[in-house]
Amino acid sequence: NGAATAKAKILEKIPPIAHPLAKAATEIASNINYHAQYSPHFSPFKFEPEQAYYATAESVHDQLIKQWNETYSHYHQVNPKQTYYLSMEYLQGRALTNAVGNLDLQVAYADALKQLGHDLENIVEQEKDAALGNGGLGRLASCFLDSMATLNLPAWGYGLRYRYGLFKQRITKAGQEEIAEDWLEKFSPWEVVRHDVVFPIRFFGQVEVNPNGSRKWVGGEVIQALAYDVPIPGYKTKNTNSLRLWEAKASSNDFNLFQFNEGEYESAALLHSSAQQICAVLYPGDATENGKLLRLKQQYFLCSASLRDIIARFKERNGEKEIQWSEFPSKVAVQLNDTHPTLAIPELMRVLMDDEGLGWDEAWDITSKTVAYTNHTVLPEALEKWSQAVMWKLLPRHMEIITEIDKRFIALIKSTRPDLESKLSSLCILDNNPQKAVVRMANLCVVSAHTVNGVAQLHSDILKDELFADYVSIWPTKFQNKTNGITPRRWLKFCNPELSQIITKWLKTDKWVTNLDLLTNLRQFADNSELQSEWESAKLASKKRLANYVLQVTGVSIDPNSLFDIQVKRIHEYKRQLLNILGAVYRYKKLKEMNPEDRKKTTPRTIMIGGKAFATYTNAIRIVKLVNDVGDVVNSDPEVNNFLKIVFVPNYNVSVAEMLIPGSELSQHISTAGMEASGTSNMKFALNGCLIIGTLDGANVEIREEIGESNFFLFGATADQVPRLRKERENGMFKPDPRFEEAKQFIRSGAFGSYDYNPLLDSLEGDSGYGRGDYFLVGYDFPSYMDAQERVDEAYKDRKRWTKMSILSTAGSGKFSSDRTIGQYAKEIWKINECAVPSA
Ligand code: B1N
Repeated sequence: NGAATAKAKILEKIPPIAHPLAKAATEIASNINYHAQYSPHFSPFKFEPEQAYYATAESVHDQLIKQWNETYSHYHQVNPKQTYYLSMEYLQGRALTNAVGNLDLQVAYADALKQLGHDLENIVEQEKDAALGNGGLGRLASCFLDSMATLNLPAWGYGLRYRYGLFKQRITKAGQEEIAEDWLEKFSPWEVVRHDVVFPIRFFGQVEVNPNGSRKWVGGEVIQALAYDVPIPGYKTKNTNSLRLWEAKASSNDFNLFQFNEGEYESAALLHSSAQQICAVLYPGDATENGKLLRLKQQYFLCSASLRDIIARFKERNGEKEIQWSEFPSKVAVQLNDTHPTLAIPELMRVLMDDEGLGWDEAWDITSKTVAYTNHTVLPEALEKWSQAVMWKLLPRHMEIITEIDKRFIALIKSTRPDLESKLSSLCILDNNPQKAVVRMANLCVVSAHTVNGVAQLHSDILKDELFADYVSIWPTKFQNKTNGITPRRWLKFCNPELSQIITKWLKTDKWVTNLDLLTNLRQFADNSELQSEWESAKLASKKRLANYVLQVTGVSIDPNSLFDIQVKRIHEYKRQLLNILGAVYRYKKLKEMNPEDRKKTTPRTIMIGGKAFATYTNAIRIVKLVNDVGDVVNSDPEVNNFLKIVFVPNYNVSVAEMLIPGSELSQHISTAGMEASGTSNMKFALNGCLIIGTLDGANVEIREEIGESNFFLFGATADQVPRLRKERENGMFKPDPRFEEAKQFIRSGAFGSYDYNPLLDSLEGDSGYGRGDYFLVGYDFPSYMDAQERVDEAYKDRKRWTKMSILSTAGSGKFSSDRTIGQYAKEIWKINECAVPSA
């Protein structure tokens, strides 16, 4: 075997033995070796990092399978009420570090890989991110799954197994380039296909009326939903839950061999190609009618497959007894992650009535007691509205049911709330505007669900006082708040081991990992100079690691002693990356104008901005280009580049976040007040001792309350001022700050290249007639933003004070654990209890 590499030679010295439950490093090494040799996916005699990753992942998977199966049997036996989280998005990121850490086998796996000539740290980097989501909403779903398992809750996630998740972002001279990311290119070692879990899903067709009056949906095309399960281990618990992802397949009967033999290859496999489209991509562009139809098909596919599965499990766990459908809501809770899975509502009604023979009232009672809805945004353009015409074509029976729900809602209002009759046209579900008749999905959710919640206190207040105010007067107890949270395992313990060790040392316990409120006990040490110096050296180590990464991916070298200032999130005008870059441009211009002595007195900064722009969102694409152009000029300007660097971090994703967040000192959460429902990266940064500059928006409000006003750099208009300020801008009553005008003018002058930024900058002019005229109030907030940045520069000069603020940020972050959030959902919405798998 001349092809054998040095690494593969090591395998010859270690016996390949299947040790699925090994705890000792030597046994784990032989189990990894076993997988390298007996579940080969590559040519023999290769044991490079890639092969080592797959063999390691399969070994870890072995460890999970036993407790995964035990969890399933335990739930089956106890038959508790179970939650099903329905989401079109999950941003899982990498699984290996998380799985090994949750199993508490970090040290053993690291040792085992050493014996095999590899480094665990290096091997984990081989894994591709599972990026089946766009941003905060998808990552929230993944944090929730982690907390559900850690809290031993009987709770599963359902989603779609997209072939291409979120695109990969590359930056070129022309700006952002999107590249399809095939995360399943080789295969995923974590998922298990369940060939016995398949449901037929119908599209199109017509409704048949039987002689007894019952209705049945028939005809159309039928595509199979096949289950793939991903294990969700809890932290140091046996409970291992499932994320079930549906894949679309045509059945072999749908392959027309006769046509194929006649040479009609495409029409022979028509349904196969139609099935392939369904799970091909996350969020197909919906600019075209085809794109809209495909997205609707995806949504129905998720809802129908998941509900059929839930109902099958309900029947199976019921055993031999006669089924009591009225018990369904005491066994099943369905949570809708925004309106994307709304079709679960008419689908459950349809199955109960048409397949199980229940009457309307009983089916309605069951459905509304089962389903709850979380709203994640008040942006009007993000509130889903589906064309009635398209829905009648694709889902005729569901449209009948939705029409009936609407009719009964209208009758209820007319008979009980005549005072609301004048508002019915906006409260009802069907908008029958003859130009464009649509179904308002949020209205369908609010009317049907037993509970509606927002994702931070301010956002929930806005839902109650504005968006859903009239519904609140109809159903005052339906509305709740559940402030978002993040998992402390991935977002502190695993991504920032240095800081975690310091915390454990000073708290004299590692119980904070599952009881994050314990972090408050750090407050008493915030002035302790020993803790402060440990804290600073952990931060510096993370900053150096980040600086290395930035050099590697951008070629820009940054100074770990400068202030690391980071804004990473999807690019959107309401998130105001433009405010950040305009501030940076102004800073650059002033540095240029200063004499060298004064320059030396400034606080050196490295501003990092990262995030993906939706390909058809023109202004977002322009913002990415602007940040890169400004960076190119500033970073190569020898007069200032010791005091300011501006870096666009490409391809921001979960793994990149795990690297960036520990190394950050200041992070920007600067959305127009009232527009960011919550934000969750703000929580991750604060937890890692990063200070926040931000507006009173979303969860910022609660973070500031928890960590203390003096540790938060606040600026900007408040949510209640925004409507008046917008009016004033429209009426030409706004006097812009000269610094704002100067920054814009500097860009218009061509200082950052020849790209035409005028259309982008024109969108910031209140009276320009372009679009909504600084709808996001960048101009209004600019001066208070710049003042807050000056306070940041001053604060950073006093290192002891800064470090104290950093410690207090971590100490005040306990509330933002997703364990707290999920505990509240379990108790206050789902009414489910823990169902711990007994040990041994
Ligand atoms: O959900 C997050 C929040 O922390 C963010 O503030 C919020 O912006 C985000 C349509 C969305 N809201 N709406 C979406 C995602 C995909 C899509 O197709 C809307 N994402 C959010 C978690 O609560």
